[in-house]
Amino acid sequence: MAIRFVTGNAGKVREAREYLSGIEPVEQVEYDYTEVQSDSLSEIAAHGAREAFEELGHNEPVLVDDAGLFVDALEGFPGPYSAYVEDTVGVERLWRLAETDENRRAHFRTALAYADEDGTETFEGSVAGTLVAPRGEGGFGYDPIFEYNGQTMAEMSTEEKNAISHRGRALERFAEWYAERGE
Ligand code: ITT
Repeated sequence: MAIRFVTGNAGKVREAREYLSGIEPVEQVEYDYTEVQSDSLSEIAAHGAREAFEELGHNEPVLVDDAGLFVDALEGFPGPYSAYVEDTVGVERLWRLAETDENRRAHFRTALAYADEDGTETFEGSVAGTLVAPRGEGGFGYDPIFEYNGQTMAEMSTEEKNAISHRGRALERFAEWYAERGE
């Protein structure tokens, strides 16, 4: 059985596929679920996963991933609005904004929501890092300005990023739960 990953973001799919290879195949499905206004990524993801599962049909389970970059010096901005800010302000200008503050600490957070006939489960993951001037060609989104242990996430392979990233941690929690449930 495949899991339908409901997202327009190919980078998220690449990471989920890498992590879940050998567990379940991951199929990308584009469907514009309602993004509820909330400060809770889990609430947004759970709502989206439920809606997608109802609308797309019950044949296979769905996964939704709602993520954001939370900059400490900016009171957690752009947080749940990260996609909008990437499209409007852009990654380079967000860096310039963050650069003016001495505190360059930031967190990536993600909430994965899995929905099937039995209900909806959410799995969160986060990672702390430092904002830096853009470096690296890999990854996607804010990866070039997010440094962890001397490397930006755009300088890591998918496997390296998964080993330490917010999404990797959420995928790990999901995979554990999924395995236990199948026993
Ligand atoms: P979907 O909603 O279709 O899944 P999206 O890219 O709009 O795709 P989000 O709403 O979760 O996803 O957007 C979060 C923003 O944070 C968006 O600008 C992403 O590019 C960025 N982002 C999410 N995960 C990231 C990661 O692992 N590394 C860098 N940037 C990330």
